[in-house]
Amino acid sequence: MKLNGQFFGYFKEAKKLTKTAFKYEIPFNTEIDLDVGSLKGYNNKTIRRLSDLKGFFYDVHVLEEILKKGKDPVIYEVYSYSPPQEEGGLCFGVTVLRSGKIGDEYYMTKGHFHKKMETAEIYIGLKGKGYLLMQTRDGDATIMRIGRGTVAFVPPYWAHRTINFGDEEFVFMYTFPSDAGYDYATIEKTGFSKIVVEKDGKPVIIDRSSM
Ligand code: PAN
Ligand code: ZN
Repeated sequence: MKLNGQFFGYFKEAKKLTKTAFKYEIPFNTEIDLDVGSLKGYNNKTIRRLSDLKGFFYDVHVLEEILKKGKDPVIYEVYSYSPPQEEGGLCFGVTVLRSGKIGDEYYMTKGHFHKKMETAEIYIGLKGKGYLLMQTRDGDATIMRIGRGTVAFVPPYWAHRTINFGDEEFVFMYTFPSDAGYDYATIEKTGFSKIVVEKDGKPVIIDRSSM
């Protein structure tokens, strides 16, 4: 990782041990370009295209039609700093969720629980606007708006998904314990009970079961 900013340090032991012992990781800082949403020095990048989101949008026909035309648009990108998955570490990064719709349903992330269910997470809105949809295994659900400067707390045991209902990229930062892991399968099986669609030019939250 390229270190930014001015610093001085005395890393006699830490430098030697960084690769093998997480507790001796070297302190660092980095930057997020708040206008673009890009994170300097990320060590992991994930791109999710429409074909990765089959089965997530309700209108299967519209999705298949787009793919049949040979198009496979990028829906979102995640730039992350991921240290080893050990207790005591923190992952952080930036998600850039593009603006668009599949039929009348806004672009969204897959959504997940954490493998270690008792894990909390913080989201901070940087650019654009969107919704943060959360749901428990028991079916409780809540949705909140995220804009620039919004700090949202995702409690342990809540699956979380973001939805971009704006006409520009929705960018947010996140941070969570690095030993949390991801569980996509559980929420993929049941689905989120709410979806966000455009009606008369406005985002409307509706029950997925009504579609
Ligand atoms: C976020 C999400 C990111 C992409 O970093 O992983 O926004 O969403 P999916 O992982 O659901 O595809 C986060 O919540 N990390 O824990
Ligand atoms: Zn998460």
